[in-house]
Amino acid sequence: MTRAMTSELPQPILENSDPETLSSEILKALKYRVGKDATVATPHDWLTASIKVVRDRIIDHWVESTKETYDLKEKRVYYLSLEFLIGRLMRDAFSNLGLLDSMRQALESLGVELDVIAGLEPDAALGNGGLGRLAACFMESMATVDIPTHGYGIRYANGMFRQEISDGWQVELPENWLDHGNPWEFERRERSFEVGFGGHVESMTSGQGQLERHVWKPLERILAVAYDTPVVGWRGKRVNTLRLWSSMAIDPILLDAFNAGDHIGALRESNKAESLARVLYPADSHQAGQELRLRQEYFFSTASLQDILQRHLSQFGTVETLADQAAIHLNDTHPAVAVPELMRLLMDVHGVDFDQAWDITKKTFAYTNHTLLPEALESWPVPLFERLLPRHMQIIYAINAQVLQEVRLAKKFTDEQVRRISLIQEDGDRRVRMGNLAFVGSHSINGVSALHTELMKETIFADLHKLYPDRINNKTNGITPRRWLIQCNPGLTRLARETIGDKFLDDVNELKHLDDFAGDASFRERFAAVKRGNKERLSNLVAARLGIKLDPSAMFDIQIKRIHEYKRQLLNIVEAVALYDQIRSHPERDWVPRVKFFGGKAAPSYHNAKLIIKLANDVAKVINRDPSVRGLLKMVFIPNYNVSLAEIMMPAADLSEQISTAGMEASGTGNMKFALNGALTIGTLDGANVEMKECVGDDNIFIFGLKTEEVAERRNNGYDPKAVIDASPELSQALSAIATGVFSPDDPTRYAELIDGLYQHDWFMVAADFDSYAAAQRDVDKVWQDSADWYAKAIHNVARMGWFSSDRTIRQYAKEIWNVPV
Ligand code: 26Q
Repeated sequence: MTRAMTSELPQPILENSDPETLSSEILKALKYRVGKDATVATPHDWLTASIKVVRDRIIDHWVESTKETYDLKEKRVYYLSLEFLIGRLMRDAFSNLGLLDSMRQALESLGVELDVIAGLEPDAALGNGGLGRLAACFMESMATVDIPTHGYGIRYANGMFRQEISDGWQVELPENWLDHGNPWEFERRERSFEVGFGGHVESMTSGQGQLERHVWKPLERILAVAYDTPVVGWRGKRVNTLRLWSSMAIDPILLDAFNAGDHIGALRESNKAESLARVLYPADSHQAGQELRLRQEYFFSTASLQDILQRHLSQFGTVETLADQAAIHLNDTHPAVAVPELMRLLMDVHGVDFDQAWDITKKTFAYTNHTLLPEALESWPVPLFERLLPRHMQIIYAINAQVLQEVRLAKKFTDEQVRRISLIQEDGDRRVRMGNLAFVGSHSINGVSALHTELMKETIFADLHKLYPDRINNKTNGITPRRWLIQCNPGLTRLARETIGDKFLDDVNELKHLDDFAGDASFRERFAAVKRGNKERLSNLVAARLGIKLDPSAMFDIQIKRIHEYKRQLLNIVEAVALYDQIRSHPERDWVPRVKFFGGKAAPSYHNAKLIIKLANDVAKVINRDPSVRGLLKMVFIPNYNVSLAEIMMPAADLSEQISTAGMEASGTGNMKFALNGALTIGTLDGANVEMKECVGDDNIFIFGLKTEEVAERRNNGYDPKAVIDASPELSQALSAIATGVFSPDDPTRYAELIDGLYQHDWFMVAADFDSYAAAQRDVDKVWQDSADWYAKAIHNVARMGWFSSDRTIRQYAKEIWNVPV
């Protein structure tokens, strides 16, 4: 059983952590914290008690970390993100503290299996996908490399929706992750701040009519209340804080009186206040545009800034030194309203003049961009902004005037360029451009892979880059090897420890020594056995959940990520249909047995993405029923892809599908998780795939398709997808089968429009890349047939992925952006 292998992980770093002490503490917690005794405790009660025991032990370290930062006047990092996709915390915390084995034994002595109760912990799914998961990896790495950090976000009562598949269609259900309470968090009622909306601005002139001071008189006011979760670094080095804000009415009692007996009215007010933080917007690729979203953005930005300023003032007594003591990071533009909000707080509340406030603001903020997709770039209608945040609108105009003044002085911009630099988009309806706002308000703007950063300079930020050529820089994404190797793949972790020792646990670059074993047949066999075990684990899950029986000796080919046209799940499905055709027409060939896995959520309003999910399920149904491909091809759509499923699927993959249209995936981070766990990548030269190819070597990755410039060139020079499709018999056949209802006999025209889109414009170049993709897949088959070669390549992948640790990424942020020591 693979699980037992974790038993050799690092020794507990906390005192009194022997199983006997722990088991008596668990019983005590069960009695005094949960109010149960062992005979009646439910598995959930055991879970709560176990977490409380460990959480209590973290507190001393937590207090120590905070005190040290205070005493040494260390600069703090504040990471502002509307998403933290942290998943389950228990195994993470136990493992980082070296308590996993003792806790397992302690629970065993009480007749409780740790893996069973671990499975009951709900995923904290406070994020959509890559951006939110990156924030979670960063929090863990910042604790690990010992940077004093607060993460700030929203405590959504309903995080990412739960996806069910009903008759092949996605159905969205609310996920109530707080139903059983959240044993990790501390409510901090005393840490609460007022948040205003609407109203008007009063200006007062003082002195000789020179100094103008503005006071915003909001019409609505609500309260942001802090909930803190400790974030434990590797070996428990440092404990940082994830502070999530919940919203509530300022004073339900007063409101009641105010409403003079109108209890329903009072309740409505408090419901309205509480609804602000209730739900995460589930769209990751296009702007929601709803007022509630802007309210969420402002709510958490102002609460976080008020908190930061209060902490700074209480220690240093003046806001003037803020930039020396605090680095505030904007995770995409979602918190960009923090720029005018900090200006407002500095000027209107703390009496700083505009120039100095602007200087402090720029020195304090840094901004990460995560997308080039025009439909995902945030902008808000000026009338909405003005109604909700009238003072901020004034400040944005003032900032804009300042920036446009600099533009004029530079004397090298055309009118067209000036219009593009402006914070206000003037064509059509007037809108506030949040990307431009975040850019001008920050001293550093970074992309998340080398390619993405270069494209930022050439496309969306070309003019601002010309104005401020030193601001854009690259920080290629990374993943935490603790969650994405040590915890999720105990088999591979044990094998690596037995082979190259323990150093890689503290520095994942040390995995490089595995390179020497790629040529060792007995090592390759042990490596293959680990992979086989992980595939059996996934097969069991699929059998239990979907009733589909899989052969773990087949190649496991996996594409798991949000469903989006640019990520091209459609290319993968169409290729599966073509392969299905080929196997049936040439059953005599030596086909490689494959299982194609798909998983991912579609934004509820994204029609084509939902149709692609239905198509995957429709195609799977036909293929899986067809005896003529039995044992050779299977297709599985796994419902409700989330962090916990990723932890089971990444280690079980042979082939990782990273096939986005070149130039469109900012980085990707799933690509890194797969490769670190020994999958080979089939992918385009997009996002971080480019750098992965550099690291693992050209022979150990399957690259296909158009490059970024070629995509642009095709789009500009009259790309004719119909001609491309007509020239490829395999593609034509597969598309016509789909379009004519071979996979949807109950509704033969279901996919007619989707496929017609490929003939008409094919914006994402599915047709253009099809032949190249199919050829690369046949290369994959050839390598698979030489299993020594395959596993040697897989081992090289594991050995060479160390650079993609988020510890490396965070050290670069620390040195090159935040100016904090590491
Ligand atoms: C914006 C406005 C209104 C409502 C929602 C949004 C919104 C929410 C989430 C827009 C975008 C997102 C998420 C974007 C995202 O996850 N981007 C991914 O970030 C990863 C980490 O850098 C990259 O690896 C991926 O390439 C990128 O797609």
